[in-house]
Amino acid sequence: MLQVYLDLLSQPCRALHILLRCTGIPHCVRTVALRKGEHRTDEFSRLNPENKVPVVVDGDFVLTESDAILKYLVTKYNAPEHWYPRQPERRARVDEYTAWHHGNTRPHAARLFILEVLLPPPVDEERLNRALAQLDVTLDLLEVKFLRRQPFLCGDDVSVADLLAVCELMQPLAGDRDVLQDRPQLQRWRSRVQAATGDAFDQAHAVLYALRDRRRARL
Ligand SMILES: N[C@@H](CCC(=O)N[C@@H](CS)C(=O)NCC(=O)O)C(=O)O
Repeated sequence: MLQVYLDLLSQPCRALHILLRCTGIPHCVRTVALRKGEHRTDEFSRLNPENKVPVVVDGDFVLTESDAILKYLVTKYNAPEHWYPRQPERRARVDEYTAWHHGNTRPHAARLFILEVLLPPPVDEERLNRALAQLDVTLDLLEVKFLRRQPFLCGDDVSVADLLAVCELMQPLAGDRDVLQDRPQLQRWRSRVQAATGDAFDQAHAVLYALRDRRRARL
């Protein structure tokens, strides 16, 4: 059976988890707890010498990189087309977003999580303001470049692009920051992704909600 190495605190791992739950692809989860350093073991290094999650092992085929993994699974297991369309132009739209994602949504949302959750307090206000300004540019582009006149990032239905994006934009919630607070268009998109993925969305994000609630309880 397909083995999936992940930690739900990781954004790309959550995207993968949601896809697996929505499609029902048979799999076995192997949790790699990043906070315990389980990604630094010799066993895990043999799977991914870069020591990063997610990784999937499908028979003797080992694959890293969430973007490649999501697309591989949809194709290999004949998941519903909308996740990664076969028609060339529609597929190219998903590839267009996922190519852009790794230099935009991912680093810019993740920086807030690093500054507000991972690094010891107090938060460096100058770096935080710079990160917020960079994320603002990304959010503007998500609205005008991708969501323009369509309900999901790459068309009329949810795709792997929406999963990768929404999981990054949820990450700062661990520090009790909703980056879409003043963005009604993106909030409506997030609600559509949430509705399209059902229980899988909240299950994948339970760990983030718990971090947010613990933080609120401390204040
Ligand atoms: N480009 C990779 C990024 C994977 C990645 O950065 N994973 C992080 C968690 S979000 C990780 O495993 N970090 C552990 C480390 O760098 O030590 C993907 O999309 O799969």
